[in-house]
Amino acid sequence: MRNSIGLSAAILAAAIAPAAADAANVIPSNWSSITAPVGDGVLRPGSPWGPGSNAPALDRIVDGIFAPEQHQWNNDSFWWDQTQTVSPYYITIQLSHSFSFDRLVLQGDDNDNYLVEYWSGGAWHSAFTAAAVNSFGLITRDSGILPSFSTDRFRLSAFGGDQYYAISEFQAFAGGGGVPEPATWAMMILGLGAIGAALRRRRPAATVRFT
Ligand SMILES: [Ca+2]
Ligand SMILES: [Ca+2]
Repeated sequence: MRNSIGLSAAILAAAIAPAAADAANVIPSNWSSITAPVGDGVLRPGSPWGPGSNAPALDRIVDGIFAPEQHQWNNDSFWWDQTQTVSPYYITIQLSHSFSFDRLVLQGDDNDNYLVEYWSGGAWHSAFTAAAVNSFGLITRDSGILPSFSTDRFRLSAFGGDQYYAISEFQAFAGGGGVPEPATWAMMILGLGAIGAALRRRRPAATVRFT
């Protein structure tokens, strides 16, 4: 039975592998919710940033589309004035399931720092800081290849800069192109083993005997 379980897993892996050749941004097709506190889109009294702005929209962060580089920070982004909102101001992105990630990309306002954290083991962990750059408007920052980590939840926040904050795109790349993480494989193989064991015993797997 062990040989046939191993063969089944190998066949399954071979069937999935060809589609997983390249790393992919998994966010657009796998986010299930994105949330942020109230207060976005409100400018401090006397701010010069009203002209050229449009209303913030959370789904712009997860739609897989970059704004033009150096686009005005509060146009076609999700934006908030930190002086007009709660602090810290967290944007949380929930995914449908866990992936193993090794690269993050964030497009946000140039002169602020953006922190990307992931949820694992009952705590938030820092994954990447998109540091301030000396430019204008929305600028893309790429983490490059990171030590891989698994999660089904990200949290974005901003610090420093001028407290006019904006994010227009967040991308997270699964190193294997979005294949199930090892824990998922282990569960699948255990499941096959359980089926095999049940067949071998020729009795219901869920039987519990009290003595
Ligand atoms: Ca976008
Ligand atoms: Ca700013």
